[in-house]
Amino acid sequence: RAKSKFEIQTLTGWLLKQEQAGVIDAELTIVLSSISMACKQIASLVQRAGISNLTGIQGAVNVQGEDQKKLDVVSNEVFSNCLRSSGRTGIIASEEEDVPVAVEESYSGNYIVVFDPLDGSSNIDAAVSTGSIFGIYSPNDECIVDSDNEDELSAEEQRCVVNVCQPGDNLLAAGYCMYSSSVIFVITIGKGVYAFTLDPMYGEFVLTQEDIKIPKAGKIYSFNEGNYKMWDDKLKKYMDDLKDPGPSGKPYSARYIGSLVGDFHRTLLYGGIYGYPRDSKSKNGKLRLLYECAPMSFIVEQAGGKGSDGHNRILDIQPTEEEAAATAEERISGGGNLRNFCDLRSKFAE
Ligand code: P6P
Repeated sequence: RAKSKFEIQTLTGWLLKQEQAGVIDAELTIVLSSISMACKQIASLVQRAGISNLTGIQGAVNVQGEDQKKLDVVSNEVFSNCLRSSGRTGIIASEEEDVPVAVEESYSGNYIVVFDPLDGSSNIDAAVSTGSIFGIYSPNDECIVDSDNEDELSAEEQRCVVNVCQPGDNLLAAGYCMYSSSVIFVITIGKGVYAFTLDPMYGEFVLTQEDIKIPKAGKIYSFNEGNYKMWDDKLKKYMDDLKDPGPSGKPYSARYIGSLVGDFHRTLLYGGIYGYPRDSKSKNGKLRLLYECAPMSFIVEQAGGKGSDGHNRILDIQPTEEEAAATAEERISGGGNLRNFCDLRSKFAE
């Protein structure tokens, strides 16, 4: 049947088509729908943050050692509640929580969902782009994890950590929702990358970009150059090369908003490189393998790009249990799960 130019495809309709095609099962369809519902609610909270007194800090420090913003706490609750009420998730791991938790309400599917409910929340008070990031795995009790802190975790917690600590290559689905001049839900289920824009007219995510491919060459680089003096010499030379006008007379352009989802989405569509290298202050870098690097690397590979720690393909890296259950002091010191695109090391690689 010829497609009418007025025919729109919503995220719900797209997910049902993937289910009918056997790409995903009914349980995963429900989990992804519950995530899109959480993102719609968070979009509304973010857009009204200033009006409903949701800007500013909560007054607590999260397990990452970061000042929790009010919206961090609320977004985490929204995301967790939507996943629990789906009844299809077995374990959920939030970047805002200390350890992954088993979901009592699950009665089928048992999917493992890792998520950062509101990345870049330090930008909220200035209304700069923020985003939610998620990744979904199948249960995997066989995952081998170096369990050197059994005495600190109960058997149930250990099971949760083992299931969450899977390499990104095991991801079934990953995506993010960017809260910016428009609200854009980007998803991959292993068959390309698709973008859906929230139509405020009727509160549905509408398909706006099919099978996104990152341009082969880009002219934008995105790093926090405020860390330049703390980088190693090789990286400094790379940065200097990017600034060299070269024969074309045009150097790369620098773009950095300090919000991973916004910087990543621009790089995905316009091309170029985004990185958060280690430095002398954060020897293991800042971005988290489980909640940020692995899901984003799955997406960018599906779009024809690469995700690397400068030595290894990110999706090949086996997270350690510290990635999922580090204590606050380990994470503040840059141990545990603090990782980044350009110098990410797993315990096993070392
Ligand atoms: P810096 C936000 O806290 C975040 O994790 C990413 O969203 C962002 O890319 C990065 O940190 C910004 O870190 O050190 O440049 O402010």
